[in-house]
Parts: sequence; structure tokens; C-alpha cells
Amino acid sequence: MKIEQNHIQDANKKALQSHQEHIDFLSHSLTRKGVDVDKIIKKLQDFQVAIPSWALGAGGTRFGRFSFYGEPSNLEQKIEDVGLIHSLTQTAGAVSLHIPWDIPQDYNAIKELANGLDIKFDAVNSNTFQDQKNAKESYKYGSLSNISKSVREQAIQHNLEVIKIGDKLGSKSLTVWLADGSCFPGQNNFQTALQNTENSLKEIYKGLPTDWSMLIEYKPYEPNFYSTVIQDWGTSFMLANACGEKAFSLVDLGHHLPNSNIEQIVSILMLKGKLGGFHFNDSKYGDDDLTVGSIKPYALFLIFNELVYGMQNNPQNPDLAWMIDASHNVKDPLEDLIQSLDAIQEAYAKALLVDQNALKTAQQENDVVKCQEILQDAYRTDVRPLLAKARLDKGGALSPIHAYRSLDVRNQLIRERGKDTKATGL
Ligand code: RM4
Ligand code: MN
Ligand code: MN
Repeated sequence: MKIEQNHIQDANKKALQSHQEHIDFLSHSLTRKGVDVDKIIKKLQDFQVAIPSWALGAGGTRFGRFSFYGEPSNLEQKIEDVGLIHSLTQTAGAVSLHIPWDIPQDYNAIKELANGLDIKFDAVNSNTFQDQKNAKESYKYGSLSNISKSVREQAIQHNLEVIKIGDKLGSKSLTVWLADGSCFPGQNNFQTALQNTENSLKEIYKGLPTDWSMLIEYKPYEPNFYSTVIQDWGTSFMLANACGEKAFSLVDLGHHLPNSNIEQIVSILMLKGKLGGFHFNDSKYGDDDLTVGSIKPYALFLIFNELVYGMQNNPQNPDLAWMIDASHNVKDPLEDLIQSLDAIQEAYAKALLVDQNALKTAQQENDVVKCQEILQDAYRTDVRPLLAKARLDKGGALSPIHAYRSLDVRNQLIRERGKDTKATGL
């Protein structure tokens, strides 16, 4: 299924008049404050977030899985789904593949399909947290950190294979997330596990094409519940440094213990030129749980404030690979992704409104109250008309969720694909 331009325009018609009133009012008041509105809209239009290939079906938990039906059953259909989201939001111009869940059969056909939908191939993700069919070795006790050389070797080879697949598609980075760790005290020697991981990562690093980067993700717990080898940003940073200048840390919002100051982590990594990628989600308790911005939108704004500061002041840091990393059980996955994209753009727009010069002056004067006022003035601005204008001018929907529903997308997908399809992923 593909959404035609004129259908989006029809869906926009009803709300055009009120949108115009809102954007006129907002532009006027922002311009009066000295904000370059067109520049912000352009930045919003340029900000593209990758959709992970494993988030297009129902997520499920270990207790059960409830499909929304009409799920994509192959990579082509997954890319079509990203195309649907992109045509409405104009923000999802990339897809991130997880191997082996989504190995292309016909590379040219896949590339052509993505190209026609204006979708790029972002980072490719390796998977050494599950055993694959017919694999010689098992990852039950770890992969790159495993005590057995032949298990480590198999995991290294898999990552090199993933690089080859990504290279054929035009990806430029490999994301490594390891489930390695231990469930009980004494199970692992911490030092040996870290040393093995470092050596394995160095082997993978050697296989990176010159214009590629390696993104090393960290996470404190799950699936191991006593220790995780790459548990925090410090460990990931240490490993990235050990590998070389093409290796970076990747921050996933759901991979922190409660109350961690993620904005500070982001800021310091960018100062050191080592923040390479970012995974968006939100959570109350655990990992990958909830729609971006559904629980802690102010925290997301503070994180974006540091990202914007870093993008403007840290030329030593590369462009980031942005990706949504969440999968759910109770929402239509496409609607959920649309909501996430909206929350990301909203936090970004608000962060772009922070008066950086005034903030610097207030900081220099130790005017703590003023500092807070400046941040919250930006945060409290209703930026939704800016987002709508950014989308509208690119041919997207004024309200992607309303358009998705009025165009009856899910039912069309169910008619095309049936009720029994199941997307690969977690
Ligand atoms: C992990 C991590 C990775 C993602 C997998 C599916 O928790 O966030 O980025 O690839 O989940
Ligand atoms: Mn992640
Ligand atoms: Mn995760």
C-alpha cells in the first residue's frame, strides 16, 4: 500500500484554516522575540529518524503477544510501512535493519523500493543475543565476551557479515548491542569478560569500511540480572576509545537506571566527540517500553537541549544516527511510531527555541532562577504549529494520526495482508 499525495491533501483540507491562524500567531510572537522561524522549520524538515525494522509488528512480552493484524511479513512490506509513516510525517526517511531478522533477498529490488519511498538505510544492527538456526555455537553464556574462543569467533564473523550486508545497501554504521553478562555472582570473571569483549570489538572494527562507524550500545541489565559487560556509558566510551576514532558510544534512552541524568551523559560524550548514535523511547520501569515522550517529556526536552548545544558547539562530534527503539503490545505499531516521531520533533523544536546566549549570560551571573526561566520558556511554548508547517510544506499531513485514521490505513493493510501475518523481531 502507498498513500497518494492527493489523499494527504484531502485529509489536510479541513484543518488548513485553523492551522494558518495558529502558525501566523506563533510566527509573529517568535519573530518578535528574535527567533528565525524559517530556520527552525528547515531544521525540523532536515531531522530524519530511522525506524527499526523490528518495530513494525506487535512487540509482545514473554507473557504474550497481541497482533494488530496486517503486520508486514517480509522486508519489502516493512519498508512499505516505513514509507507510509514517512509520507504522513516526512520525518521517517530511514530504516535500520536488524540482522538476521531482516536479511534482504534481492538487494537491488530492496534498494529501489526504499529509494522510491525516499528512505535511506541507516545503521545495521547485529544480533548475538539469540541463537540462530543451525548455528554451531550458542550464545547462552555470552557472545563477544564468551569464555570460549570459538563462540567469540562466531560472534565476530556474524558482525563482519552484517557489515557486508549493510555495505551493499548503503548503510554507514554498525550498531553493536550485547546481552552479555551474568545472572549470578561468581558466574563470570568481570575482567576477563571485558577484556574478551574489547578484543572481539577490535576484530570487528578492523572489518569496517573506511567511511563507516561502529556504535557501541550500553545497558545496565536485562537479559542478565546480576551484571552486564557493557553496563554504562563509561564502559562503552572506554571500549570506543580502545577501538579507535571510528568507534562511538550509542545512547538508548531506555538503557539507564532510574533517575540517571541522561542529558549530562549526552553532553559529556559530545564534548569528547564520542556520541555516535541515539535510540529514542520512554520508560517507566524497563527497557524499550513506551512511546517516546509519553512519560517524561521534560526530560526529553532537556536531553534535546544538550543535543542541540552539542550540534552547534561540538564540531569534534560526528552527525548522529537517530533511531526509534521501542516496540509495544497494545497500540497499532504504526500509530505508535507516528506518536514517537511527533514527540521527538516537538522536543527538538523546543530545544531549538532555547535562547542559548541569554542562558550563557544567566549562567555566568549565577542567576539560577533566570536559567530555569529560559529553559522553561522554551519548553512551555506550544510548537505544534511549527511541526505541522514543516510537514505540510514537504507534502506531509497536518495531523499524521488523524490522516492515518481517516485514510483507514490499518484496515487496508489487513485487507492486503490478512490477519495472520507476523513481523520478525522480538
Ligand atoms: C536492545 C537494544 C538494541 C535493540 C534490541 C532489539 O535492548 O536496545 O538497540 O537492537 O534491544
Ligand atoms: Mn537500542
Ligand atoms: Mn533497548
